[in-house]
Amino acid sequence: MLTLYYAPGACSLVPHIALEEAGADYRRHRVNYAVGENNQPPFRTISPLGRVPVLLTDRGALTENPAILSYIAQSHPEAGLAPLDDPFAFARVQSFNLFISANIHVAFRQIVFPDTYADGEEAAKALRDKVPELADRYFAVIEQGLADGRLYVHGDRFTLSDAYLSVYANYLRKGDRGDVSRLPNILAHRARIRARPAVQRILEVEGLADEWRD
Ligand SMILES: N[C@@H](CCC(=O)N[C@@H](CS)C(=O)NCC(=O)O)C(=O)O
Repeated sequence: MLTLYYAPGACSLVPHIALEEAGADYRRHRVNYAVGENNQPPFRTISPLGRVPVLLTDRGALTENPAILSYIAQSHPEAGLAPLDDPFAFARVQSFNLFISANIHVAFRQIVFPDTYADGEEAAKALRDKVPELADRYFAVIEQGLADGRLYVHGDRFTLSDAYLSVYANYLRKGDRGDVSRLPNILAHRARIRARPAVQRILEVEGLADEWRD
């Protein structure tokens, strides 16, 4: 049995959606940040940095979204969440997912946890001020990729990357991280993914249905 450790609205929403899309048999454990559960030994044992998501499997814990997502797709091949029989196409999925994890996630972290990178209010402000420029650059690459009218990130089939993009596109609506008016394809994609029954179920579970509504 798999257990997803998550926090509502955090980036653990991506594997939460993937598990639901896969029809996986899984439990969920909500990590209670309010009481510091993320900094206490039981959780720290499976997540050395105290971060979600963690996917606990019968062989041990997995951290880092791209790895967790690949594991979900590979352990549920019937769900078709990634092109597992095509090394190049699978690498494209990995490439996209790592693009978000290594660039967009890190930029957004500058807003929420600037003290990860530098100390003091002045440094925090400089890190936050840089984010719209970074977000515009990174999302423009994705926007361009969707410009040929494709329904999904990698063409005509839903994959892991669509769950990943929709969650980070939703963060854009916070208003402090880039100019969404330049991203009509990404916003249309987000609405398309939001309408999926599995996504709707998870938004309800995490209490995000209102936040995700237009
Ligand atoms: N590289 C990790 C990042 C995980 C991460 O930063 N998680 C955030 C929530 S989105 C978290 O738990 N932050 C709490 C903290 O850093 O203390 C991944 O992509 O899975």
